[in-house]
Amino acid sequence: MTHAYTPATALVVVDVQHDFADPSGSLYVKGGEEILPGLKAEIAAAESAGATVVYTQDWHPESTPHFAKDGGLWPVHCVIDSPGAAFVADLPVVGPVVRKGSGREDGYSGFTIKNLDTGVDRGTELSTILDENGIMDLVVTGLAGDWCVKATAIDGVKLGYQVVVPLALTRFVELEPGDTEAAIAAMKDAGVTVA
Ligand code: VGL
Ligand code: ZN
Repeated sequence: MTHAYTPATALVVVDVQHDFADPSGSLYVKGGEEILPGLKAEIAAAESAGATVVYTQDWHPESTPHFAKDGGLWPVHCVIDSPGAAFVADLPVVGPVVRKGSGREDGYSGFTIKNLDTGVDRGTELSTILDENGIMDLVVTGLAGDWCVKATAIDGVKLGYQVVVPLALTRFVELEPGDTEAAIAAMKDAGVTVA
């Protein structure tokens, strides 16, 4: 079952990129490829209701404190213009794309990025895109459920949107055992509808 879309809904498709969603990707999220059929149906439902579909794309320089080799947490992934950063081939891209993480930055939300040198959060274009389209509620999908989906959904609530995360349309990194349950609990505590 797809969400009941209206023109005031935005379907936010988070980071459905080769490095996360393909089993050969450098930060493959287990089962990431399984969400594609449902996501396509969701995109079609959103489009036919006149909803907005907006995409985020993790988009990193070759060297960034986000990567373990440079002091961060993650294997090298989604390097700017690399095949790993591309959206998966069968993802229909029918709306604007918000790229994030291309400076010396960390952070996971599609709404804000933290500059690690200054500690300052900077907004992305996402909230402008939502404002321009008169959006009131968000359906946040994609990868990964315990990182960028969670952060984007919680920021969405803080910004005043009604936010739904359909579990069928995300998968979790589960860096530590229990991360999936903890992420779901954190989203629910923040007021996200996890369905
Ligand atoms: C993500 C880890 C590192 C995500 C991005 O999209 O959830 N996770 N960069
Ligand atoms: Zn990243």
